[in-house]
Amino acid sequence: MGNVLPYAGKGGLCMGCHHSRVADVTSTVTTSRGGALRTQTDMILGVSGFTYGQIFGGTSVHAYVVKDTCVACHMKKSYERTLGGHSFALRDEMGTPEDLSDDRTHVEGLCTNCHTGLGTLDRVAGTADWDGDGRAEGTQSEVRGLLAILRAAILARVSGLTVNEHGLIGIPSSVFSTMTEAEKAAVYNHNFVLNDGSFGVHNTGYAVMLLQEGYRQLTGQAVPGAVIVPLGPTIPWKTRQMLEQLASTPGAVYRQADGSPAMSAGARKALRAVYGSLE
Ligand code: HEC
Ligand code: HEC
Ligand code: HEC
Ligand SMILES: [Ca+2]
Ligand SMILES: [Ca+2]
Repeated sequence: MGNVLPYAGKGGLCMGCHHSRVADVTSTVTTSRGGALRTQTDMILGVSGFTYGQIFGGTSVHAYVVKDTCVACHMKKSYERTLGGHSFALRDEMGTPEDLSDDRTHVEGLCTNCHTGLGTLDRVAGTADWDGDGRAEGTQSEVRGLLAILRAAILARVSGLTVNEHGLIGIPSSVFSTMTEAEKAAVYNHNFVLNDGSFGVHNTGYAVMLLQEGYRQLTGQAVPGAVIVPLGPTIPWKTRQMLEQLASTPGAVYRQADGSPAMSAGARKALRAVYGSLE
């Protein structure tokens, strides 16, 4: 993975384990079966996905504005013992992993410090129907939808693959030797996004591009009915410069007494003017 994140803060400790250890993506895709394990740091940076020689996304805005990155989001104390703190978890599945509707999640007092009024981890960002099911849903729903579409397209083309209970695709070695590079790359990108486990929250643009372009390269056509996110950097150069500046300005991006990350009103106003909604 090789890159260093200048604003990792205390999250740097987590990044030592939660990164892919992929040095050369092309040779990993063509020689190893199924791909990288803990891809969270790569995802936030926007590296180590297979990008077909093109520019995809880039570093997530969260890498700049969430002080102490991983630690700030995952270890912030909550009123529920199963969320935040030493559980590291932002979701309690309530014993029913297949049903998301009864889950408890850590949003209030964490995401809401920057995204005022947000009531779910499944934030609507952009308003796009990226999986083409006719509905503009939250980021996590769109990414889950895209994962299912890409997985089905892969399984329809390559027989003999395995799928575990999390949806992760495995490639037996006898099958691997028969696969094209586009097929191997599609499996790699699918598993890369699934293993990250945030379903788009760590880096929405990068995750969506890996899945949409993976589908197009595999099948020769765009995801049917979907709004396609154009390839290229998701954060324009000027905004990136401003984010760099914000991240190094004392007090603009900070941790509150309870450990949750926040941005000053001035920083939010400046960022909103050039970047996006924030709310
Ligand atoms: C010594 C290596 C190591 C360090 C350091 C580390 N982790 Fe992990 N973490 C793991 C392993 C191994 C797992 C098991 C799941 C897996 O294989 O992905 C895990 C699992 C997790 C999970 C998923 C828990 C679940 O319920 O499934 C989260 C979230 C997480 N770590 C966050 C963090 C954060 C935040 C930090 C920094 C404070 C951190 N980790 C530091 C190795 C590490
Ligand atoms: C902006 C806040 C934020 C930051 C910063 C962040 N995460 Fe996450 N992370 C999330 C959310 C939200 C999820 C999705 C939780 C869910 O839907 O179950 C998630 C999911 C995960 C998961 C999968 C959880 C599971 O139960 O399997 C791991 C592991 C993880 N993050 C580790 C990290 C690491 C390591 C870092 C730093 C490199 C990091 N995260 C930075 C918000 C964040
Ligand atoms: C310290 C401030 C801060 C915190 C905390 C924070 N965000 Fe963000 N987030 C931002 C900014 C700034 C943007 C970019 C502007 C926008 O999209 O509104 C952003 C963008 C996003 C995006 C759009 C995708 C992208 O990568 O650009 C999603 C989705 C998102 N945040 C979800 C969350 C969730 C879920 C949480 C809580 C787990 C969270 N955020 C916590 C500041 C924050
Ligand atoms: Ca549940
Ligand atoms: Ca949709």
